[in-house]
Amino acid sequence: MTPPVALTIAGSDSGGGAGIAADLTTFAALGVHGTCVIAAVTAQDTTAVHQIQPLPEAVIAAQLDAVLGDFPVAAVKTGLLGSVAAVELVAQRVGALPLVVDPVLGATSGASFATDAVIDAYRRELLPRASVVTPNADEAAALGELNVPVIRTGSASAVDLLQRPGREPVELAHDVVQTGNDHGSGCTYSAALTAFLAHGHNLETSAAEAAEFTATQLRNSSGWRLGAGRGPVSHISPSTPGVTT
Ligand code: PXL
Repeated sequence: MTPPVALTIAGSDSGGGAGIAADLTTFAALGVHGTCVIAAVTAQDTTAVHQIQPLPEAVIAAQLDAVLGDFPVAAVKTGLLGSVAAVELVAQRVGALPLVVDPVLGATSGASFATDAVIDAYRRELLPRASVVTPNADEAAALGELNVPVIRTGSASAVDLLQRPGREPVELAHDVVQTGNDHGSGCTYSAALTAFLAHGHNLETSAAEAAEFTATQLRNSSGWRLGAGRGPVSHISPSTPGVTT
């Protein structure tokens, strides 16, 4: 059976924990063909972001043209975009496709990915087009009031909150996994959410399933020893035969 297609527009993480690596492996684990538009390259490991290089607008545009011109993209997610130009370009190109915006403004290790101008571009151009936004606490504070569906996740909280304009908030309970290996867990969650939307599930079901998948992957890598900092969340498919995660 031909799988649904999802597109991630995000940054690369050389440590393989976050960004494009998390998104494509999560899509694959959840039965979705992943396509990718790389918006920025980071030199990064488990301890720090050492360098960030936003790609030129024309390079991002060419990737968008290639993917959107050839693939039946069912859902899009954005991660690290890295420049005002990238935020504006993506807003112009996504059209009416289901859009998950993970407003990546900083890394867990503390590095900042966004200037005030980038935050402003998000608020003006991209967030109004989102089917759902997945900010962490810091990002929610930086972005302020949002008039689109929002899922507030917190790794330490057993409840995610789905807030939709004009509707009662919905609490989505999930397992909490105690682990220091959580690098990439936000990307994994938003990619899983995108994958379930690409399969045609509604937002509430997709959010619950994404939380479950992320908890499984955090559990699977909780005993790993990779790097000197916060290790990556597992991106190994939980169902790969013969693999012990
Ligand atoms: O988790 C946010 C994030 C997203 N995208 C890239 C990152 C990070 C965090 O480190 O490196 C490329």
